[in-house]
Amino acid sequence: MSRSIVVLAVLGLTLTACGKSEDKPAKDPGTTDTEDTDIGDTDVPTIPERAGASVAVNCDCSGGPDLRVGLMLTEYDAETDDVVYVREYTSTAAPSFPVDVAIPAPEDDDISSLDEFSGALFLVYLYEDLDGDGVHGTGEPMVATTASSPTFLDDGVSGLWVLLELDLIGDEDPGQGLLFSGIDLTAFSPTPTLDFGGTLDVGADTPERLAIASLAGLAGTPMTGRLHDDVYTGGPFAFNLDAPPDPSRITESELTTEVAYEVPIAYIDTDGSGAYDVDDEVVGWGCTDDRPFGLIYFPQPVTLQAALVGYAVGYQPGWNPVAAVGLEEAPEVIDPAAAQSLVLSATACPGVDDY
Ligand SMILES: [Ca+2]
Ligand SMILES: [Ca+2]
Repeated sequence: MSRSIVVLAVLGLTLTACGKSEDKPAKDPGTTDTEDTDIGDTDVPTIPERAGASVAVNCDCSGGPDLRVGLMLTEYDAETDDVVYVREYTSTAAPSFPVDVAIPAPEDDDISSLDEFSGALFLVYLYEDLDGDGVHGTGEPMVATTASSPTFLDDGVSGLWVLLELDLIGDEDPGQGLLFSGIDLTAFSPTPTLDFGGTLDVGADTPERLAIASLAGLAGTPMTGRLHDDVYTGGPFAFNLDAPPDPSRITESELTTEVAYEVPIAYIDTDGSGAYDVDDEVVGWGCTDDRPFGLIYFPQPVTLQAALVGYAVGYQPGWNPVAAVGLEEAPEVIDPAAAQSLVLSATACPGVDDY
């Protein structure tokens, strides 16, 4: 499936399953007089109104005076198999945890087609309400989020609240349950600095310089603000990243969020420019555990989309050491300790030719 579908290609499957008749509550719980078959019966069945829900939200983080739990109302776009964010549906102060979040009953306009079922699916997040207006605004940091999604299933009567566990970037069926248990938010843990290093294994090729190049730059896109590009004098190497990259190096990724994707290289300065150029000869790529090594800078998320991607892939705001697992899949965040024992090699890393 396309990596751009961040939230739920699986939704249709789940809601289809939920829509099975045996999963629905009785259609007319207010009509119990089943023996009364007189035509013209004046008994009017009592139709329960749609109900809201209350859910306890917890977090592996502290609350705060500016923090709020937000719920985003969504719609499902069957054409793109994607979720569209409609509006912040409710927002609740989170001075400490747990927080009891009351979800008002959806109005008719809030109900949309969720594949073969109708309802309202909500995404949950914790944000810093910097301007104190009680809603999430542009640039306000996302602090935590979750794949647990309170979802109202419209059965035409009073509806049913369930808690879907979304598989945000995969294609597995999410689990579900009635909305009685709480929701656990997972907070981001910023990593503004990263040390990495290792040794070279480049055979007869003698690299002249080591650099940290962007994947886009290696593909020919002009880039400015290279992080490192230094003469190599032999022996082990070590780098320290202690600042964000130049903003121009942060570009939309295949996961529909913006990151900088950098890779360490050893190269021969073929054109003698004193810096890496696209025609220079790369003789060593970063390798860890037989996988191409990379560095992903994930900016502090300020949108729900970015927060969900970071949550799903495991990116923390700041520098993330990663191992590529194939061009079609998200790089996997690895233990920072593994980034201390890289091998820069031209041949020892399957998949590096994909660069
Ligand atoms: Ca605000
Ligand atoms: Ca050069």
